[in-house]
Amino acid sequence: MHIHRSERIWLTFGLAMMAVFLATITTAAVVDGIVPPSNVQTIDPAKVSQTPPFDHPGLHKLANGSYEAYYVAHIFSFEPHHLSVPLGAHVTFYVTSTDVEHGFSVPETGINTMVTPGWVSTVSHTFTKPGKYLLVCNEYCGAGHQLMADAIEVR
Ligand SMILES: [Cu+2]
Repeated sequence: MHIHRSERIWLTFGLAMMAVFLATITTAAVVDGIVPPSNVQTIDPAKVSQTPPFDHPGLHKLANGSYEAYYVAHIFSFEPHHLSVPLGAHVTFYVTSTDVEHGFSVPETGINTMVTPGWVSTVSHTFTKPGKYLLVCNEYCGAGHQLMADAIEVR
């Protein structure tokens, strides 16, 4: 079988790129210890409003002084509305959805996660600057997606 010279060059290039990508992924997994998420929390999306602590969404103070914030995302809003956070608080957000895929993003903080029905997404942040932070859904979730925003006030 005759393979044209140009085709041989491109095949070699393609195989070399696959080898480079595989080596990169293997190096990242072994050297940096990157592994798939484990201990992922699941929840029945139909029973979120009856499942503690999501039956009382909001900010909860822990004994060690840090905070946990439980959020429920649904078309087209977040619960709780207008979260108030003390300045300097380290907050771990636990977010789930009752209907479709949503986003949970607070620009300029690094808080950004997908929110999938049936799963609990977790993200942490220490609020060191006072002000009113915008919370938005950044995954298109339907006709009212552009309305899906809220505020987190730090003071
Ligand atoms: Cu949304």
